[in-house]
Amino acid sequence: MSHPSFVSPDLIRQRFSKAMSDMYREEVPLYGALMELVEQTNRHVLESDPQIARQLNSTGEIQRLDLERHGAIRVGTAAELATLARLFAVMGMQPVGYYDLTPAGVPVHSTAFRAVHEAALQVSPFRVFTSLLRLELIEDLELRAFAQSVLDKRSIFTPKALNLIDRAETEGGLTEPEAQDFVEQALETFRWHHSATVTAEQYQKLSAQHRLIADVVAFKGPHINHLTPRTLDIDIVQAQMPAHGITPKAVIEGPPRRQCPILLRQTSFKALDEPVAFTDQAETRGSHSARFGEIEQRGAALTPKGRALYDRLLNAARDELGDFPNEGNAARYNALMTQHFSEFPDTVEGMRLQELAYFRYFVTEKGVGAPALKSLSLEDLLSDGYLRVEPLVYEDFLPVSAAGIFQSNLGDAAQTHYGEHSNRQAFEQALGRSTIDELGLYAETQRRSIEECFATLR
Ligand code: OOG
Ligand code: NI
Repeated sequence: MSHPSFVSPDLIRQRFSKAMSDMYREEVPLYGALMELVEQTNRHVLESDPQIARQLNSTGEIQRLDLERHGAIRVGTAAELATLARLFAVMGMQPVGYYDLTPAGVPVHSTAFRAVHEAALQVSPFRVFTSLLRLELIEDLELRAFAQSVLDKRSIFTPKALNLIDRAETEGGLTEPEAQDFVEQALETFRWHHSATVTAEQYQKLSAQHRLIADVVAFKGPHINHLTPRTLDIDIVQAQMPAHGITPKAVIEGPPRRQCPILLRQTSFKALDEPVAFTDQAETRGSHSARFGEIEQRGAALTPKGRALYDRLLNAARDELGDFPNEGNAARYNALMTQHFSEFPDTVEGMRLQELAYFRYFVTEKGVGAPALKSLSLEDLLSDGYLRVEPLVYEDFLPVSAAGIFQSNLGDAAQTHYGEHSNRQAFEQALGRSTIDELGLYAETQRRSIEECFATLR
């Protein structure tokens, strides 16, 4: 029997990411406007800053920049999460990291499904921030039971999608026509549905408990709630959004503006009010807001030491602010962030020497031509110009930022205080596997790049 040739999971992910973007552009016209603004800004940055252009060329990031986006979804049950993990695995996406949003008053915990190897990320860096609703946090027992019963009745995957997931698992991959079907079928899970699964009154009750609970429970499936392109200069986009009819949130989440960007900076614009038909209404008379827009700028991945410093400086700035950042205190917040983050070295060398970030090493032209260098240390090779470094790009998310994004889109009324906290174990049990530690992935990529350099040098 001849072996069918399977489509690589990386290519399936690349196609899926494109299909998702096309669908979202059709569903949310403002997303198209945002994409154009981001493309313009990126072009402008590449033209006006040859240093950035050179850096992105040498790391290969230039090729993935236009493909680069993340999405976010929220699911209601363990079974939904576990099947999603299998669906994403078909596209080479693994659950990386654990994010607990309950300290910020959002009743979910989350992971990010993404590719884990630098070669796979290069083909498609598409990621999906995936949250599981924590029904146990609904205090009203009757409402909790109701929410559970509604969720238990729905099926968020098409029978064909389930079939193809089984096939990929048992056969070890998907053939070309199967992969095409898979992308089409998988997309259905993330589509927006105007018709709700509950009555208007039931929706109100769920929403009164927490708007997020209504968003997860009252609909047929985990509609993609935003799709985020990557910009090379988030401050420019933030400043130009109003002129394009888009009102951004008050502050950019994440670190302040720097010469050497670190981690992740994000901003978003408010959810849209969309017409909804509840089950007791013949027409679409209700409304719901869930979907929004977001942009992000990615910088260097930090080591545990760098991350601890980031967390300390962020907390210090926020403590001094004394409140959640908002319209009224945005200027003060930005000033406090700049002030506190002056402690964080803002050069590649500074971050490398203090082991604050992860890097990728490259052999220079001088290194390629030079004889017998293997006995030199990494430091010597660098200082003598045989090697050079570029920071590894951060591929993940930030819990405090994610909470800020959730909140800006749910409204301030959504700030509830939950007594119960982080429960990674319960999350992983629901997921059906453990989540991968992102820091280990960066360390591996850095190690591989050093090994490749030594293999190239004679
Ligand atoms: C996810 C919010 C978090 C991010 O990029 O940190 C997020 C959601 O609203 O479901 O998108
Ligand atoms: Ni996001």
